[in-house]
Amino acid sequence: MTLRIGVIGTGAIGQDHIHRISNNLHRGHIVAVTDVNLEQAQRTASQLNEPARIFADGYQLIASPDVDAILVASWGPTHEEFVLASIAAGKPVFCEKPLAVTAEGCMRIMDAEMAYGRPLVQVGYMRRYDRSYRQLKQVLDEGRIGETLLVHAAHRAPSAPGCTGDMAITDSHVHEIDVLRWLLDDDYISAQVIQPRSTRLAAKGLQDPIIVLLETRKGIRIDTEIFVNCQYGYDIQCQIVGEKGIAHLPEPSSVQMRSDARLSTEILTDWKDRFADAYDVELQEWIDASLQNEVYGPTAWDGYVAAVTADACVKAKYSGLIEPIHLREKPAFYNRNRMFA
Ligand code: NAI
Ligand code: ISE
Repeated sequence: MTLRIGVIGTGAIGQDHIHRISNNLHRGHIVAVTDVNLEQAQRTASQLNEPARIFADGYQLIASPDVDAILVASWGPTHEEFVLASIAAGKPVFCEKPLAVTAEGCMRIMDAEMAYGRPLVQVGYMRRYDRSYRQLKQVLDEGRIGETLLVHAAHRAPSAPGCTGDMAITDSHVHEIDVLRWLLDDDYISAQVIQPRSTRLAAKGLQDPIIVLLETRKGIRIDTEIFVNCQYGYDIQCQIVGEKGIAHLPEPSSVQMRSDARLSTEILTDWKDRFADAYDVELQEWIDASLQNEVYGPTAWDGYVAAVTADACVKAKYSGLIEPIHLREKPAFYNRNRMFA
């Protein structure tokens, strides 16, 4: 069986996902693409081994009887409309983060999915599929460092010219928001944002770095540095402090070199390389689950929690206060997620 996939948005990650589905993965076939930049959609389609139809817009692509499932990789503010249209058509939809740019938008998606009657939506929080995060989770789940007390995390990128306003939170920190609640099996109750001295190398007006402090229901305190113009590399760090020890997220493997009187290892510079394997696993599982009418990955509920938490972080950035995080009660519908329940 093959899943016939239509892709909305052929920009950076859209092209990356199309390439991996066509060349690295099994049982997925890109049959349709669309982008507001039609030339780019055409160019992308022309690079495929087998022809794909170009649609004038996302709605026509979703409605096509030749498309079984949708992959949304357009700009964040367009996600909600395309996910809602996919649900209305009864088709599985993989939506890149964010699920929607507001918590209300995420609720509309959950309400539509529940009204449809079975899960159709998976959100692109790929770190849950990363081997190093899975190894770290296993250590925690086996109780090898006792109960978790503290987390120190960092999300650093070499430069981010497009990162302005609150995007360090809404675009970058959302990955920590998602992966840490999965890792800790917990949810957040409050957020605070510290704004230290800012680098001169960021886009004008961008406060960079920032430190986000989160508190969880279990009382775990998390500090995350988000520094998107750090210059030296793409560097994701996570250290868990437990009652009996410390656990670190493993570093990506890299050859250790002794040369020129130096002991050195390389640091990656791009998120595409750091999480390449995770994207592969994520999309292969989405294809296989969709063929079985299932959703095993991060759900619309996870997209909603990320949105509410990010909103609180943004509010805290401006208020300078500790802002509470209030989630709506989790619908039983979202407890059926087998893999991440
Ligand atoms: P991009 O700007 O390179 O590509 C987005 C594409 O969407 C553009 O080609 C644009 O023309 C197209 N587009 C915008 N509105 C559209 C519409 N109404 N219909 C069809 N196409 C439309 O952006 P990028 O970096 O590829 O990001 C896309 C999404 O993926 C964002 O939501 C971003 O947050 C997410 N993302 C997720 C990553 C992850 O690690 N999971 C990594 C990078 C991006
Ligand atoms: C980008 O949008 C992503 O989602 C990447 O995974 C993240 O690491 C980067 O900071 C974002 O800009």
